[in-house]
Amino acid sequence: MAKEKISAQALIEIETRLGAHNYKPLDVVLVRGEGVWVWDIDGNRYLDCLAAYSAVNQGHCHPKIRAALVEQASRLSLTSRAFRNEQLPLFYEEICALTNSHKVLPMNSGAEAVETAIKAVRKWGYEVKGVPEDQAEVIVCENGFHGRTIAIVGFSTDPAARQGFGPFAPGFPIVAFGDADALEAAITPNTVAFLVEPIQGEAGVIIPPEGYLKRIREVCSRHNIMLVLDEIQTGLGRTGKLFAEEHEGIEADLTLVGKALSGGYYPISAVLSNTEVLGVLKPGEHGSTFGGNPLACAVARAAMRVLIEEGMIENAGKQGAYFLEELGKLRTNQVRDVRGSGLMIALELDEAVGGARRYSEALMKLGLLCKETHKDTLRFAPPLVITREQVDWALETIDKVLRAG
Ligand code: IF1
Repeated sequence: MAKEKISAQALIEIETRLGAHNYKPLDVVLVRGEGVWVWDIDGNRYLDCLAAYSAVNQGHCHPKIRAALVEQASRLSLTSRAFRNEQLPLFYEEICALTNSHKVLPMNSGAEAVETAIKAVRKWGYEVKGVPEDQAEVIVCENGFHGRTIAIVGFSTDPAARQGFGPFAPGFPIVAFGDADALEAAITPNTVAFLVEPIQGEAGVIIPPEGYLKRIREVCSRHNIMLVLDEIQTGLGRTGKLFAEEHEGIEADLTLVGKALSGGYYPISAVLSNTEVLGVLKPGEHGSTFGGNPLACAVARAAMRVLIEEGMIENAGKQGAYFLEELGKLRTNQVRDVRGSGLMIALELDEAVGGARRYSEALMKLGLLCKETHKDTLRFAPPLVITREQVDWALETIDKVLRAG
């Protein structure tokens, strides 16, 4: 007896009825993914130009990451950190070698890595820098996005992210993004760190002025404050380098990674640091049930391996440069700006066109999935395995939608 095929509409109705409405997803019900492609329940194929917000840099269901997941899952999935496991030290060794880090603290979500970094730099401030207890300040940027926890949304400048969730944690002075002088002006004797995305993703792929990363590195070093780069979205190849910081040849004191650290197969994030900061955390002062579990570590080891071995980072640089250049030629009167770094690309529409949502819906109908952000901007961030032919197809499809108006 053939399995009764439930319709997309029926599934959407169930999701709408029983699920909290904290998202407004496109009405596409996906059932399968492979590389840059995903298929919906009716068998339609789409080019995924969101890659789960850069969590699927390696492409959907990468066979080698899947094999690592299945193999480890058949042996040992979770031990808690009350005991040791074989995968965690091997993960440490490989991620430190890859990222030139000296200490790692593994967590699960990106927000947890951000929270962990905030706790560590505050404690470092009190115990090493000598900041008075409970006075530590972590400077952050306007329009930044670092996750959805209370501490993090408390320093967001996006009303939708913070409205109705107060009261918030103190100690997060906010400065303009891209302005190293504004950072320097905000530093006090109680400043312990500067937390910033090298490129602001959610804000709409906002790229700082050339030299900004170099300047903030110099300012942080001179004032003995920790530079914490949130590379959860920009990292692991997205901008055509392993980390976006490499475009300006600097090294953060703490680098936050997540998303593609597992190739989309399992939540794992990490704080990568020097010894001085993570060294302040003592047993029992921080942790997580799933943090550093053997399954997450086995998956992350495979995800890092294929990223490097299959040349995905170089491909992101090459295809991204081409995608951006050709997208810039599609200048119609609706397009206000095209910008990007590697395969982290944004097309900003003129506000007169009435918002980007209808463009993402029109693109979906033609088989390209992407996401609008902040009303007028479309973001294109496909898996880093995309080929030149697939980029050409994406450009043709975007051109069709722009011309249709
Ligand atoms: C959602 C946005 C992107 C991030 C940076 C930390 C985190 C994120 C730079 C937290 C997460 C996700 C969250 C996800 C959508 C997506 C997103 F639109 F929300 F803002 F990518 F731009 N730092 N970004 O981008 O990591 O806790 O989510 O693992 O729907 O909220 P997380």
